[in-house]
Parts: sequence; C-alpha cells; structure tokens
Amino acid sequence: MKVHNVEMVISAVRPDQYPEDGLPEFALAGRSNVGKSSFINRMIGRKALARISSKPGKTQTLNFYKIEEQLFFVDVPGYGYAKVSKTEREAWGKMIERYLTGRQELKAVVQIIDLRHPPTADDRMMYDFLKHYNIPCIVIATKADKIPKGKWDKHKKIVKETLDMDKNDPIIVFSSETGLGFEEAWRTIENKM
Ligand SMILES: Nc1nc2c(ncn2[C@@H]2O[C@H](COP(=O)(O)OP(=O)(O)O)[C@@H](O)[C@H]2O)c(=O)[nH]1
Ligand SMILES: [Mg+2]
Repeated sequence: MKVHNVEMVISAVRPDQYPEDGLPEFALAGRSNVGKSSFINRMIGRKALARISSKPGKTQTLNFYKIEEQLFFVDVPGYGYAKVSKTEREAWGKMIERYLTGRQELKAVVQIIDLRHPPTADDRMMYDFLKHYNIPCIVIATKADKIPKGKWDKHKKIVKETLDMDKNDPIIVFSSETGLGFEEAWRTIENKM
C-alpha cells in the first residue's frame, strides 16, 4: 500500500472511545522497546508519527492510526516491562484483553519479536493467548539489520520453534531501519483486510 494519508485518531483506554468507522484494525503487540512504534512508522513512511520511546513502558493507551481511510494500526502498550507496579500491570492486562478479545474490527495481531534473541516467556504467553482466542497473528521478526544476513534463516527458525508457531501463521523477517520486509508485510496485512 502506498501511504499518503495518516491520522492519529485517538488514544483510547475504554471501548466507548474506540473509533466507530468500522475499518479493519491491526494491533501491534510486543515487548516494550521491541520496535512496535518503529514498525508503524516504517509502514506508513513517517519518521516519527508513532512515538518512539527512549523510555520503555511509556505508551499506556491504545493509539489508533488511521491509514488512507482504509485501515487502522493500533499501537498497544508493550508487555514485559518490569518497572511498572502490579496495579498498573493489571490495568494494562484488562485494557488489552478487552480490546483483543472483544473487538469485531480486529483482523489480526501483528506480533513483533526481536529476531536477534529467542522469544521470551512473555512473547510465548502473548502468542498462546492469541491462539487460544483464535485471533489471527502475523509475526514480524524485527531488527534484522542488527545481525548478519547469513544468520536470518537460523534465527527465524528459532523464533518459529520457540513460539511453537502454527504453520499457517506468517512470519516475516523485518527491519524498521532498512525497510527489509516492508512489501511482504503490507501484502500480508492487505490479504487479511
Ligand atoms: N537497528 C534497529 N533498531 C530498531 C528497529 N526497530 C526499533 N529499533 C529501535 O529500538 C528502540 C525501541 O523502538 P520502539 O519502536 O520505540 O519500540 P516499542 O516500545 O516497541 O514501540 C528504538 O531505539 C528504535 O530506534 C530496527 O528494525 N532496527
Ligand atoms: Mg511504542
């Protein structure tokens, strides 16, 4: 998709604040600091529309980005950030769970994983959660620019195995830095619209 038009529509915490356009939505899930916002920025061709945080654990709202009047990217607060309180973590869990399990417009979750390292226990929990609720999932293995090309396949295999991925779920090696995987990611998303 050629993106010219992007609008950050709302930062929502409750369902009554979600947009009512009925457009397909794609939510970004992943550990804090894994590269969710950078993925959105690369996909929409903007340097910094989605906030790239130097401090992890910042986004505490569901941020809806409307793309070309055709779909939404929903930037979701990252998981696995140790320095938030138990109360905050529970509030986070409720907000995310309500959105992911109850949202008709949600077409797929784009789960962002760091290609360099095996998925963490939190990554596995998120993937299992999506499988449990039958939520379609697209795995983006990002930061590929940080390891040599010759290692991409091996690392991709480790990601697949560690998540025990469903064969039908796509996994795309990606880099927000170089744009690697951009076309494939758009194709995969557009297929699920
Ligand atoms: N080299 C490299 N750095 C990245 C990539 N994606 C994200 N980063 C960096 O990782 C950090 C966290 O990124 P951010 O998008 O804010 O992560 P988020 O917390 O998941 O939204 C930032 O310093 C980014 O510049 C990538 O593909 N390659
Ligand atoms: Mg972010």
